[in-house]
Amino acid sequence: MAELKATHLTAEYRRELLGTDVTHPRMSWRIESDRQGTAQKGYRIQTAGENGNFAEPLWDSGLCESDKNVLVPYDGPPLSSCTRYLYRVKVWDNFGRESEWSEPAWWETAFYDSKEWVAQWITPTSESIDPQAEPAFLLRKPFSLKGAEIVSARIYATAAGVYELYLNGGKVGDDELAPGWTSYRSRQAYQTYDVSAQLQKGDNTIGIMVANGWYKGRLGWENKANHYGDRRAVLVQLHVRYNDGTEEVMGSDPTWKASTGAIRFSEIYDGETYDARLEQNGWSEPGFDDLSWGAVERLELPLTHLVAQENVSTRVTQTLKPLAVIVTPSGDTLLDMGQNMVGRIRFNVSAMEGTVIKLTHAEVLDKEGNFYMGNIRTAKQLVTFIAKGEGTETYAPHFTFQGFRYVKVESYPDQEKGLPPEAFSGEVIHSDMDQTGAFECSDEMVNQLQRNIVWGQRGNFLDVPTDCPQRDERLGWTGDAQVFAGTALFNYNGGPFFTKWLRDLKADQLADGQVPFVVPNIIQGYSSAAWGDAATVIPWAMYTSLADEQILAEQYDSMKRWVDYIRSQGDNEHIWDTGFHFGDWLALDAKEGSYMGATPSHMVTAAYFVLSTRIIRNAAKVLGFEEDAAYYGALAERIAAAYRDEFITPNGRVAARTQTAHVLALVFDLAESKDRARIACDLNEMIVENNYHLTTGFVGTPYLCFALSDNGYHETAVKLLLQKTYPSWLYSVSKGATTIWEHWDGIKPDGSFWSDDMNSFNHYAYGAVGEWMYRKIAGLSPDAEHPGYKKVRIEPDFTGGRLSHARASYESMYGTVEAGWTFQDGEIRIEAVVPANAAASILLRGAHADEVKGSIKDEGILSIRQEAEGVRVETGSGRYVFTYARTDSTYRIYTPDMRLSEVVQWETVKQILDRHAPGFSDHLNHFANLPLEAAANSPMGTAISKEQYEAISRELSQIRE
Ligand code: RAM
Repeated sequence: MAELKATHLTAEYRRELLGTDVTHPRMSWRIESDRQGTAQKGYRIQTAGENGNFAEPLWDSGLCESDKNVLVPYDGPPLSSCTRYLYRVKVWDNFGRESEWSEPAWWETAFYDSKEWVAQWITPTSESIDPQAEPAFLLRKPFSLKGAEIVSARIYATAAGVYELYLNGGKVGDDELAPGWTSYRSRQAYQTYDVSAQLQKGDNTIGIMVANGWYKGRLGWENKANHYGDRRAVLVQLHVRYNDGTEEVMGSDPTWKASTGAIRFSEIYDGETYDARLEQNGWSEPGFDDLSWGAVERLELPLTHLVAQENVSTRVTQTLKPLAVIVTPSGDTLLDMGQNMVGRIRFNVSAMEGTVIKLTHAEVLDKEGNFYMGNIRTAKQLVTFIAKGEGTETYAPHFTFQGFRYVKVESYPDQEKGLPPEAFSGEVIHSDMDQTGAFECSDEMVNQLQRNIVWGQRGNFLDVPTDCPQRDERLGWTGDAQVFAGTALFNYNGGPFFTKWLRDLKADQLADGQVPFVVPNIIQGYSSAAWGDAATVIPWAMYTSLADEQILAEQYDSMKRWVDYIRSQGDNEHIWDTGFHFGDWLALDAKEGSYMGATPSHMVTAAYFVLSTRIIRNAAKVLGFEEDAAYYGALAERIAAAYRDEFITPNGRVAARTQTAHVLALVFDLAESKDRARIACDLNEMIVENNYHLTTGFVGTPYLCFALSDNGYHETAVKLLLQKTYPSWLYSVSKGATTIWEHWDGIKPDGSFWSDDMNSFNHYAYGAVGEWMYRKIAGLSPDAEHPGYKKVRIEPDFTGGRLSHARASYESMYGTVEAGWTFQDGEIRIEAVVPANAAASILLRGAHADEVKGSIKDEGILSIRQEAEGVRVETGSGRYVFTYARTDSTYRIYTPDMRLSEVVQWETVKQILDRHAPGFSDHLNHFANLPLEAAANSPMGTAISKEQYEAISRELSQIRE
């Protein structure tokens, strides 16, 4: 029996969406098929109530003749609040097959209307607990349930602060640091918990702990607290349904009681102090004596800005055991977790009552091998545990997280005799996104780099995309998020994560369109080029990778307001030469003592102005706003023309001789096409002169390798990737990095540090090279024309040399996509996997159509044609393998600099070229300054064969000698 199945159902990207206020949840499914070239011709969706009675569906889409299986909106009768809906799908394909119904999946709604909150925001009265007191507050409420059988129960909860919820002595759910961090002034998330199994007939007790968190705690390097309010509060609502059809609803109100307990202090940056002697045993259980507890009161906080949690939850996703216990030269005892991680340490201890155990967390050791806290600045990252002295006690902090690899342990019992590593574990905490990408190649250091990029993402995707997770900062820097988004969206499904964050961006955008430096915004700083452009770049990246058209629609107005703000600056609407900009932040060509690279800041403003305007044009096209598309399209080209007037010389050179200036001209398509080859050549020159080292900062680095690979210098890009000496990506790997550093020279070759004041060892920005590794080395790219990998581009480029294989896979909305290549014994093998209902355009670089072996006659192959660069194969879904001999034109041989004009007069060179490669020199007249290798590969020239290349090289070296 032929197999056609609809599987992997999700609603709003989630397998189990518990508690949503989306009115038309978008459903996606994958298709499994045993035939190549499978495409969906139609689908049918049914939804049912939680009884799963699909015989009488609540909604039946009927047969929809459509190829859409990604983010298909529910289109039935209005959904009710607090209700679970089951849904199932069946599909028809191009081979006339009809699948069975899929296994049902579900989503469950929360509140559609803020009036459904009967609960009140409550907080301890100031008489019972000083609102500014440091200890976490405990709030509790005993209650009884009637005798009927409980069918199901939910708690909807949030806090002004960070909270943990308890029911009858047990923790509710596995969320960490709820409710997460949103732009609390406009939007605050609440969580939904299924507590059906935790409730009992008769007496029950609900308890909630709340600490300062992002809401009230200190945030930012200016040591300010109370960014959103100066009182913590909680909001809790319980719904219980019985088998007699009745329902009970109970909410937080002034009948609750409050106290404090063991958590004496807890702050995001500074850690937690826990005095186990002050635990209030049984505080969240019935029967606890709360006579001494204080009163609570209602706090007038809004309900209207509450939203059902949009992002995936923050959770412990992995537990690491210490790699080693070390004693430093200065005598400290440290745990080495073997990985710069973000989260917390959990430990067991059996100690005398009152023993004070301290854990201080740091990222690196200094040159001498001593514990180093300098770069953590004023963040304390200190966890203090005071034992109650009763048997083995287990503890992990609740309302804080640390960025660290090394933990200094003080006063653990008998630690001078050796610390027991088995007593400690590192709990890795971040937004629990689905891991989607994998990249791997033949160079182990590059693979470590990939791991470092992924760890950088894990450490800094804790509900908000932060610049760093350790020092007194940890903020949602828009520039960092913007440059890294493309890579992030390969490694993990960032749909829910970025949807939430972009809504915060929009909420914190000023009325005149200005975008804050950080989102959620807690500092006073707005509208730097390349930072504010997060407003356009990230929605577009999501659309490209996930086919999320709705995010474009939602953010469209925000995108336009950003560009319209830029236009209104200064007196020329096409030139942005006013205001403060971070420029090519932290580039190595910066002046002594400056963080801003040498690339003129107005080149950066112009480049991003063009990019953002073009993105709006593209988004307008997708959304069907034809007039806008034409308008912003024309505007973008006028801005590009203004850029050229300012920054491209009459001879077609970029006016600033920095790598980043050249990168922007190429990648942002600012220069005229006639000038591209020369600009690319100049860029390559600069890199060659710098002995294959980069000098780029936050703006240039993400695009540097793209600029080279896409303009004939892929080999140089690969050399940069594989460069091990400072400055380079692998330099940090050679120094033992397990995450990406903020500075190329965070640790200098002599082991000293760049500086204390801004030196994070877990900063993902330079990890943005990951996108190029996926797209260019492995050759796996989404295509905005067919978003969400509906049609994937598989174009591996193995011509950079030095690698013998590379592969990448990605769990797209359609299913698994893979691209890979192996080079062995003169043969190239290209592998591609394309999910059902998707297609691929595969480039077999350097191949000749009649020589390709393998899947060439497969059922899923749609067309094969010879192109200049190789053979282009269009396929439907399926797994394909192609092999072919590595031919002359696939060679890109690297030889040390052999500048033609240095060797000998151009006329002589020309004669040699004409002799060995007729016609070649025609393209090269004004490239007399090029290394031969670059000339041979320049897009103006035709790649010459290996034999021609060698013959020319031979003759040139003879003349030189
Ligand atoms: C620092 C960090 C951050 C960057 C800003 C401009 O705070 O390096 O990553 O975006 O500066």
